Amino acid sequence: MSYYANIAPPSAIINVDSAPAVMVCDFLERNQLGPDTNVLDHNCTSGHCTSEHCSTDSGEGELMISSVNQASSPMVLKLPFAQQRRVQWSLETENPVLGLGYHLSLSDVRRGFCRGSSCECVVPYRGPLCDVEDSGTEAARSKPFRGAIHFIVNDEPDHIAELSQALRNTWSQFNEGYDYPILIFHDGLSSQTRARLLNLTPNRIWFHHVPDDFFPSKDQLPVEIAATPEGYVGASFSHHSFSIGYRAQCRFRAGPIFGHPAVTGIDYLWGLDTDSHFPEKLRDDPFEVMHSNESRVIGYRYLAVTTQRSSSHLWEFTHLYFERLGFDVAQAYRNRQSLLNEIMDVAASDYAGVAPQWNQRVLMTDCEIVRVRFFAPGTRYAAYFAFLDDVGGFWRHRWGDHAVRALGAAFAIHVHNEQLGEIQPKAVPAVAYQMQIPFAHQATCFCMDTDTTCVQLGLEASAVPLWPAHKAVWTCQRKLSA
Ligand SMILES: Nc1nc2c(ncn2[C@@H]2O[C@H](COP(=O)(O)OP(=O)(O)OP(=O)(O)O)[C@@H](O)[C@H]2O)c(=O)[nH]1
Ligand SMILES: [Mg+2]
Repeated sequence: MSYYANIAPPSAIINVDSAPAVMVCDFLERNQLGPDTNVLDHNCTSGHCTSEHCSTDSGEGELMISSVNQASSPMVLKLPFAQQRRVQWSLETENPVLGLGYHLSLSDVRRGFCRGSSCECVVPYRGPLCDVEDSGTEAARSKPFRGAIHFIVNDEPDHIAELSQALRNTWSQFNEGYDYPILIFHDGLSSQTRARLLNLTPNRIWFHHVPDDFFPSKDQLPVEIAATPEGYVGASFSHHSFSIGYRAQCRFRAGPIFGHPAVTGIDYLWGLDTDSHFPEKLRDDPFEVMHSNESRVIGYRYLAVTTQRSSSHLWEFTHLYFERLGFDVAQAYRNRQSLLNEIMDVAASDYAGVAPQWNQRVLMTDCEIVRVRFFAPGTRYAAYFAFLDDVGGFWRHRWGDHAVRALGAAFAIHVHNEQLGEIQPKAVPAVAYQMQIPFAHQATCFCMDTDTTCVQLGLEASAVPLWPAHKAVWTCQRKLSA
């Protein structure tokens, strides 16, 4: 079967094997597919295209894909065609070919994975057998590390509107120059939604369904939520009340994401909320910034003080965990340069003999970048998460991933630095750092230059019809001179 038999707009699958050659050639030419061996397979010669829409090769927006099984040179696709191909690939994974899980398990490199009856390819692989590499532009292919941006979303119109805006904004303010892959974790996006999101921008998107244990069993829930029909999975109301989906994404981002098969092959993971955006263009590449210093394990845009609502009893349980390990918080607190020092306070000015307490400061995960191996299963951070998960606080108390990240990262960084050299003689110290990038999320906004300031734009700035009216869209503008 030809390559092209797999490719078509979602609503109309064209079997080119039975289509007249002239139609195929016309289609290829109209989409500016240029010279490639697959076009030649169809015996196309130039001049088939009679449509006025045919245009000459501009060289812009080209994307390269190659097959792991073919010795042939990579194929260069024009953007519209590549996008359609990605839509098709995304929909195909719903019905994987029989035996794909076994086939994938034989590969030396993880190209994909199956859970139950559905399979997914991992970056950079695509296709029904996860054997086609979609490795992006020259800028993407030249990186000596594997970086990816991620979002998590459900199929609620508000969140999809936010994500649509976020994808456009991420592309225009940053990714256009880099072409990093984007992972979208979801708890069930319809085919239409996935197709729509893929068609919005040239971002290379991989969709990943959240794991089977994303949602809790009913007996893990506090009685008052389990008893309300709205409180259980499918709740339509806001996360600020009872939504299980919101709690589930907090828990997922607090720990399980770092062991997800789509993430274990990634070096650096940059997480954004669907309502995160960049009010101006980024000047530096956050992945390069992390890669340039081996000590950097987590970058955050800002710390904030969280409410009791998303953190009740978190400190008590954390303290219990530290006590059990013999972790001396008071001693750790004395390192004034550390993340731990920033998120702890002592009641008295002289802290000798007084245990520092968590000051409710959290590391905001609406924009953070992590070195995956510092947080992956088997690490100190993962062990701390496992304890918190076991005591059920994500479901009972709506613990936020931002709070868990702050306490867990601060603890893991401190212990790592204390034990430097004991386990791995060549280990380098670990640090958390602030990302110096323009960024906005709801009421928070940062611009980079002192002569620019954040300005809130009107609703129409989102250019998304269902944009939630209460969410701000920001831009950076030059300050008016006095
Ligand atoms: N998969 C999934 N994602 C969700 C669900 N609820 C929220 N999210 C996503 O989780 C992230 C955080 O949700 P937000 O609504 O931005 O919550 P927040 O930033 O903590 O709070 P606000 O921004 O102040 O509303 C966003 O990317 C949402 O799209 C859910 O039920 N399922
Ligand atoms: Mg948010």
